[in-house]
Amino acid sequence: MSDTPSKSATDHSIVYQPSALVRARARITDWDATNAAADAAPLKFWEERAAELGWFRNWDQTLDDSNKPFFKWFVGGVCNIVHNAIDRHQVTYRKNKLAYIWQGEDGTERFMSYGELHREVSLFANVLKGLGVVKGDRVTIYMGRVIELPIAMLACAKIGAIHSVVYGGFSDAALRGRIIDSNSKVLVTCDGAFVSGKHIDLKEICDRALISDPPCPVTDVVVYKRTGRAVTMYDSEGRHDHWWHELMAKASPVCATEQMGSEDPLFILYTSGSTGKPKALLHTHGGYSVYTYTTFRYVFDIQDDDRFWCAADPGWITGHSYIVYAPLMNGATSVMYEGGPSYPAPDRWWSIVAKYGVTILYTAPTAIRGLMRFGAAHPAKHDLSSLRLLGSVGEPINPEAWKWFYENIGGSRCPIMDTWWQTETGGFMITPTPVVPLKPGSGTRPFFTIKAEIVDETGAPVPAEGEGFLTILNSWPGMARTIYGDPDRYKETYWSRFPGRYFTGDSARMDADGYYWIIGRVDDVLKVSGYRFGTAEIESALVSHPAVAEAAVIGLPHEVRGNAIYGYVLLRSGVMASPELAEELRNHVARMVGPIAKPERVEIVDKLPKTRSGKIMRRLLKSRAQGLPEGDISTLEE
Ligand code: 7RM
Repeated sequence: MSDTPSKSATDHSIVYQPSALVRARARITDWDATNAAADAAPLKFWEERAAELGWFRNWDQTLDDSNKPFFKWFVGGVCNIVHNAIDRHQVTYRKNKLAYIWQGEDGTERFMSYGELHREVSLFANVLKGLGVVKGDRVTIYMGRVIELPIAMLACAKIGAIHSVVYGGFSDAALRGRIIDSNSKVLVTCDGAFVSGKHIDLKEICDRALISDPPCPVTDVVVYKRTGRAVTMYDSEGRHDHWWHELMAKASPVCATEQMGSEDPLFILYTSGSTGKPKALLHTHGGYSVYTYTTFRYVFDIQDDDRFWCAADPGWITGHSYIVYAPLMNGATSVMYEGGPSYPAPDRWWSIVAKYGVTILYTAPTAIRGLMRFGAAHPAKHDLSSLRLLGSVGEPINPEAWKWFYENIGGSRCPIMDTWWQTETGGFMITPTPVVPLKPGSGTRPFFTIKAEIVDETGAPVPAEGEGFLTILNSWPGMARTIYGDPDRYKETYWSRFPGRYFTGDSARMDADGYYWIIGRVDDVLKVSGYRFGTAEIESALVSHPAVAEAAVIGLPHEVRGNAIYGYVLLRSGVMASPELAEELRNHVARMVGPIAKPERVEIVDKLPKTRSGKIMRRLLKSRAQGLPEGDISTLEE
């Protein structure tokens, strides 16, 4: 097959072969051979990868699967992810290598070497200690996209505290729920953030989240000054607000990295599922380090001369794994951009690629589709020749967006690594490496040692080309260990529907070449602009409004966002329907969950379609809204 494909990218049978240049640079040159060796001896594969990292004490047992589904990796090992991400670079040339290149939306630039990062993280680790934070304590982080966000995460990890990053687009109510659920005593935030020309009042949102009635566990708030807007600093009996820079000025730059057991918690991250309450997935120091380090190394083929830009938010699992931990463990230089992709003009991203010579750009289909709307003239204004590899994550990438990204951004020379994975998996699960032939829209095959299988409702494997539920048969080092504080729910959510298997919540198809095609969620989880929401979560926000008796939420296809949220509500008796009320309900969801969750439309209805047993038939609402056939409605109560 030639390097230049001849058919249209919308044809699923088309295959893009890696160029000779890509092959020459690749770390994994023979994917099939590496895969066969890893399959034959999976534990050996992971032991060898783990040995590339530094350990305070070696592990005794690679995998303990005696208490399924609570798997343990590198049991008996003593380590700390910060030792590998920062400390061990201090004695090499990487001490003076850039860890982060930062671009503020207002044009401010910052450059931070591994040596400087080490100093900042040590200082902030001592700040946290000074506030009484000890190993095992939870710290909530709610910040804009500034380097201090990774610094705060790393400082927690360094002293063995568990960070819980809450994405800055969530509302005060959502932040408060996560603070209470995790019982965090310290909250780290910023005065504000600049996003798409607007000022986001992060500190004010925190103040609303921390109201004392009912009681909130936070006693200390640390505020990083980013925008300089006036904020109120509280200092009362139960609550002390501190400026980041004032505490840092008094802290010592010497701080030992805590010795952690492999299975000790590193962080929790809330993600939405099929119930109204987001759950906190827990990741650990040892296995997560090995898994994210390895997947990043092989999939992005990272080298010392690369400049890697993951344009996600650090508040998403993608940012945790591939802005913070994996790039740092690999000694990479990362670019971080504070603001919105099209501010002040639609070529902002492309100017950043050109200015800093970005070699790898990892982003989401929703962002690509958003920028694609502005036309190819914008990227064409900039020299994007530094790029050698592209990446996609968050949802299936449609062939049009794939083709646009490949041609207009990658100059038809950069393979696109379409990485399928989840908050729960810690790192890439179905993904190519650069030498793997690509089919637009497919994440190709499972990563080394991962055993995926598509099954029907009974758990029986579906033959090639058939659609079914995507499950994973084995354990891998990066998997979440539990839902924080609720192991039963972990078992129930992921390991009960198909006994002995991890259920991903996705449906998929495998083609005759063994390539996987993700179709979408099958569990009432919606991906909106790459963010995960449960329909139940939005419904409970709607029902929390005094005018609403019942609500049903569905996702409908949206050109840029992938899905758009549509709500249907039944009002309480005596409440009058009006366009103003419908608008108020949209805003209510934005207040309760966050602006990113604001429904596209809320419709006030007289009745909701239900089954005889009283379950709302969302599927029917969906087909009606799209003008599609209603399908099987034999269970409908009407
Ligand atoms: C990394 C992340 C997980 C869900 C997952 C899928 C969807 C993610 C892809 C994808 C098709 C991809 N974590 N998803 N990546 N679908 N192709 N490359 O997104 O926890 O927020 O969401 O996202 O449905 O189950 S997440």
